[in-house]
Amino acid sequence: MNRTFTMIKPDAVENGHTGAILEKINNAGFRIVGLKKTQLKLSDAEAFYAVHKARPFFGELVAFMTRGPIVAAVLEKDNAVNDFRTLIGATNPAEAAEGTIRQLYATSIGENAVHGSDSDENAAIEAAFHFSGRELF
Ligand code: 3AN
Repeated sequence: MNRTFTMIKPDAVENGHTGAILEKINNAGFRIVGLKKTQLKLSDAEAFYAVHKARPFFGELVAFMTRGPIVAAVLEKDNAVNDFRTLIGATNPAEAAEGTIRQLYATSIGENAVHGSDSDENAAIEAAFHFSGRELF
């Protein structure tokens, strides 16, 4: 079994898609190991997205990610990282495959409904950023 980390982003939470997205995650065979609704502070978002600091959209990204609550989760499944990225679809929802979470619920490349870790190593770092060991079952 492998783990990945996800956030349902402020756009999807605001638009009332939390339940539908969790249902799709569940139906795709992921086990929810940890789950919380929280809101990132500016310093949290800057640290989480530090890898994108030099990108032109960094300011927009951290402003968006802090504007309202998110739902963070750790998910478990065989091949979790890759299978979750398939389930969420391309970064740009206009390019996301039919039936993917971003095709269904995202509005733009910046406000793209969900995050999914891009490697096992980053999944572990991102999970530890949001959850203590006592919050994962
Ligand atoms: P993904 O989330 O699909 O791994 P990354 O890692 O390229 O995509 O980008 C991280 C986040 O940065 C994306 N989820 C998206 O919210 C934001 N982002 C990426 N590209 C752009 C862009 N051109 N304009 C605004 N935001 C962007």
